[in-house]
Amino acid sequence: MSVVTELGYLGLSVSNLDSWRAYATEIAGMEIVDEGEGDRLYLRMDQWHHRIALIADGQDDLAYLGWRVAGPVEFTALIEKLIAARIAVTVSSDAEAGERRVLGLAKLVDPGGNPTEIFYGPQVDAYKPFHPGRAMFGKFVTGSEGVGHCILRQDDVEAAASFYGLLGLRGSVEYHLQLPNGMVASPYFMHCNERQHSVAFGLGPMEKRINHLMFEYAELDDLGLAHDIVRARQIDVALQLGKHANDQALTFYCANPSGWLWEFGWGARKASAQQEYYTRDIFGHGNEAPGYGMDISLL
Ligand code: MBD
Ligand code: FE
Repeated sequence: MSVVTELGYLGLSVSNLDSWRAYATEIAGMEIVDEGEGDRLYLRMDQWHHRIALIADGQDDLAYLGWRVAGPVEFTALIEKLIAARIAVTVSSDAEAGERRVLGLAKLVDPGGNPTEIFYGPQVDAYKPFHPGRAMFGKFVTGSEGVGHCILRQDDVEAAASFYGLLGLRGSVEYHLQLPNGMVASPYFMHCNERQHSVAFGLGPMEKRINHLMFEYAELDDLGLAHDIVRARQIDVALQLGKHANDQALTFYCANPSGWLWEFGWGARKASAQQEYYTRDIFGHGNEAPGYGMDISLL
């Protein structure tokens, strides 16, 4: 089947690599891989060479998202499907694939203008134990569920849903949220594996391509430790600890050094075969620091 299997990696354009190095290791617990390139650092979360590339070219926004397919047969089939749907897609050179540490790479743009990549065959450094950037009680939840999820800017939710549908993701609107102006926000969530959602959109206009990246700890105590460190350093928390209705993850959202949000999470339930919608979260997620595109009430 020519469908993507996981959100495999992200590239982030940043302006301050040193603040990012400290944030990713000392707070989140990720491992730094520095190959001496000067303009970039890699963040490791498991056995992969990296899950996140930090590229110091100053945009402080998403640079690209990488969606994995199983192998070369699925890669070719998906590219043919995209071409048949009249979507512009470029198969990358071996050098470009090597830069991403994958065997095969193709580049396209989603309807929101977000640079999107399809790849197969990530470099997995199976010989190298994961060495967290701070002491950790457990690991990150990745594996077949990928890095985590993100909320992307999309002006046309229907166009975005059909684009990601073509890549093989499934989903629907999962919330009807009452806005103060009387309007209703209807965010759309999509999944391609057991992770309840890998991408979502439709929360209204956004300044950046990305509102947040969510990643998940296997142990509750790692979420608690991250939360203590974020509070001790007085980092802006946009949404306080709370539990979402759709993935039922316990999460909080705080500012990263690029001025958008990382959602730290634990305990997400797995994707269901059937769609549901909710009118609010289970508890918490109170609004705190404004101005991060999450000023909407989830309660
Ligand atoms: C999420 O992960 C999320 O970010 C929002 C806004 C709602 C439900 C689940
Ligand atoms: Fe989220």
